[in-house]
This record gives sequence, structure tokens and C-alpha cells, in this order.
Amino acid sequence: MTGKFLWFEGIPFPSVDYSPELLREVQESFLIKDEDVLLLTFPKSGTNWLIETVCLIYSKGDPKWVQSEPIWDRSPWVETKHGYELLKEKEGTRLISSHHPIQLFPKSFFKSKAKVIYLVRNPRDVFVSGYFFWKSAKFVKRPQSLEQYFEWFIQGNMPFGSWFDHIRGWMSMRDKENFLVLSYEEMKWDTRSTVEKICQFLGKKLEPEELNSVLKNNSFQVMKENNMSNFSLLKGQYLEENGLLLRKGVTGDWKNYFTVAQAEIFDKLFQEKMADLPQELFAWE
Ligand code: PPS
Repeated sequence: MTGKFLWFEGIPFPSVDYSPELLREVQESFLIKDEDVLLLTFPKSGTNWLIETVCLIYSKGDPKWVQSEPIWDRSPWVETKHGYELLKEKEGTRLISSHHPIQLFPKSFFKSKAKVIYLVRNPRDVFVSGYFFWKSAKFVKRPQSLEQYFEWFIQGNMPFGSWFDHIRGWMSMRDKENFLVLSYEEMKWDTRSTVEKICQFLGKKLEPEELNSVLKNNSFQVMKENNMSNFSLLKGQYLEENGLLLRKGVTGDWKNYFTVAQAEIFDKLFQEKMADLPQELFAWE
């Protein structure tokens, strides 16, 4: 297992389970169907929380599915070899996950009616979450210090490239009726309303007790104990023993790590890059 990136079209990708040939094939040939549900994020934005939530909505709050099948098989990553092979075989409604920037996404999507949920998170918390996760990962170039990772983040030299470009790219779709933008922060601060919003978008009706069960089983504590969702199955081959997907699960943790100088540099960059987007998209501390 090598600690390096695979570079494709100027973007660093994990070096395991990815290949240039596959990334090209996914973009050119993978067929997105109208009935597919796409769960899209920049890494460390709460992707697995969203996947768990949508799986629980589809199982009407019954935790059997999320407790018996690994999360990457329930909603496979289209850009990985494993996920791509699984998805080609799946029939009916497929849940599909992706961290891809818009320019590398399967072209067929842009002619489909597939529904997309795009989850955005305060990039400062994405930064902190990513630092601790990638440090323990065996399939990417690992950051050696917070300072180094700050430089990578600013330059976009990290898995899946620039956070700013990712958000800007996908936000161009935000007014389409098949595109729902959610934030990690709203999901954290009012999980019930966010789950209801997802249900409405997906056309799913839950009874009150089913909704309560979704909320119980997608909680941080329950997910952290669920070996099918907490990445413990990846320890050894892909993650160091101290590698954690569910680390803290809070908003605003960046305040414990940013220096005053880093916070100022970040604010300035954010203003420069995101000023022309509606600021209500970014409702965080
Ligand atoms: S990955 O590896 O890119 O797919 O990671 P991703 O799932 O996008 O993001 C991991 C962060 O999401 C947090 N998380 C949760 N927060 C609250 N509630 C629940 N149920 C939950 N599940 C995952 C997880 O803790 C990571 O954030 P940090 O800040 O590191 O704790």
C-alpha cells in the first residue's frame, strides 16, 4: 500500500482502487439512470452520515440493512473500481456516492433526471476532519503537519482537489429541481427537519415512529458503533489502527486548530473565491 496520490487531469486522487483508465471510462461511459439517487460531496463533508440517513429512509427506519451491508456497497462510489463494478450490476433505484468534481462526473448524468443531494460543510471543519483522517490513511499522500496540510488545502493539492472549485462547480446546478443542497451544519443543528427535507425531495413518506428510528440510527453514537458504517473494516489494509471516520462529529471544531493568521488567510481566500455565490449557502460559524 503506497502513500501517494494518483494525478488525473490536474487533480490528486487516492492511489488505491482508482486508475486513470477507469476515471476516463466513468466519465465517458457510465450510464446514470433517471431513477438513480446521487449523494455528492467534497471529502469529509459528512458523506457517510448522508449515506446512512438515505439508506435508513429507504428501509423506513429499519436498521437491518445498515447493520448488515458495508456502507460502500449500499451506496457505491462510482469512481472506484469496486463501486463501479457493483453499480453496473445493480438494478432498480441505485444509491450512488461520489466525491468527483463536476467536470469529471459521468457525462450521462447531465441528460438524466437523476436526483442529486449535494452536502456542503464549513471548509474549515472539512480541513480539520481531513487532516486527521488522511494522516491515518494508507492510500493517499499523508500530510506531515497541520501547517503543511493548510498549504495543500489552500492550493487544492489534496484528495479530489480544491474545495473551492468543487463547490463552485456543483453549485452551478443548484437551481435545478433534481438538485438539493444541504449543509452538514443544518443536518447537525436540526437533524429532524433535514431528514424531512430529504424525504420530501425523494418522495418518501415516513410514519412518525419510522422517522424516529431513522434519527436514532443515524446519530453519531449509533453510527460510531456500527461496524458496517464506521470504517473499522478498513483498518489494517487501508487505515492505521488509530484511523477514525467518526472522530468528533461537531461543527466549529476548526476554532480549536486554526491560528489567528490561518483564520485570516482563510477568510480572505473564501471572500475572493466565493463572493459571487449567495452567502446563505454558507450558513456556518
Ligand atoms: S469521507 O471519508 O470523505 O467519506 O468522510 P465523510 O463521511 O464525508 O466525513 C466524515 C465526517 O463526518 C462526520 N460524521 C458525522 N457527524 C455527525 N453525525 C454523524 N452521524 C456522523 N457520521 C459521520 C465524521 O465524524 C467526520 O467529521 P469529523 O469532524 O472528523 O468528526
